[in-house]
Amino acid sequence: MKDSKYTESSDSSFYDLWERIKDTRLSKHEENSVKKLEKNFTIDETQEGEYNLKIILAGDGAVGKTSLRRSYLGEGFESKYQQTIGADFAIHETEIGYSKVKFIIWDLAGQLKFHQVRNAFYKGSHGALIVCDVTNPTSFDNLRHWINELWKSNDLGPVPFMIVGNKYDLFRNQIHHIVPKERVERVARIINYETLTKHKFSTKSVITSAKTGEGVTKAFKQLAIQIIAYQRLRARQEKK
Ligand code: G3D
Ligand code: MG
Repeated sequence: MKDSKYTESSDSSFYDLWERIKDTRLSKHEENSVKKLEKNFTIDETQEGEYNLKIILAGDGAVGKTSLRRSYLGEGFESKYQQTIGADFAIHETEIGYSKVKFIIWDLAGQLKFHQVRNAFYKGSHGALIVCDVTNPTSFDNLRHWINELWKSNDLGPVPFMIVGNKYDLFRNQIHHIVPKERVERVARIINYETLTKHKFSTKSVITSAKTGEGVTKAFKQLAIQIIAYQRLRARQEKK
């Protein structure tokens, strides 16, 4: 991991998974288990609920995290800057089916240099958008560091996330033809198998453009659905 600024977190099994992904495809049997398991991980949108969800935007610098947040929230949103940890957060309320969802969206202004800062940033997060730039392969490879970091630094343990391939407008214009949509989707499908079977949540990918707005609402909404499905499943299990 010479390419990484985050070499200290090298002991997680997530890295092993990422290594395997390179030449793995799901077998027919695994594809079938995914289909069966996925049924438990969709939500009944007619069920009422209220959710306060702390969401992290993670990914290399300049992949478009702040732009995605701006695109989702529109002009005129208010964000608060937390100087101590160098991060912004903004609050956004929306509805998903019959549920009220209040997003508290955290976005780093600078680099996560210090361990304590990282812990404060990740602490209590319910999920994340892990963002890469589809015109920048290094940012795609570095997704693993961010996922690993999210799971390690978060006191709640592994939590759901979406893999976001941003700047798709550049890709479509054929300016850069670098990380194809299929590659982003394939990685997400394999991680999905792992998270469904081991952690009881699903992992999806979405292709976005913060510039045109394509996929942006879908990214946030799908993440909320994954988190709600996970929380409901856990609540059901705790009752038993
Ligand atoms: P970050 O918060 O992840 O560091 P930013 O990234 O949101 O600051 O974006 C970095 C640069 O990428 C910005 O350009 C921004 O306009 C651009 N960008 C972000 N998302 C997209 C996208 O979907 N499509 C295109 N074409 N550009 C995008 P500047 O030039 O302002 O540095
Ligand atoms: Mg930013």
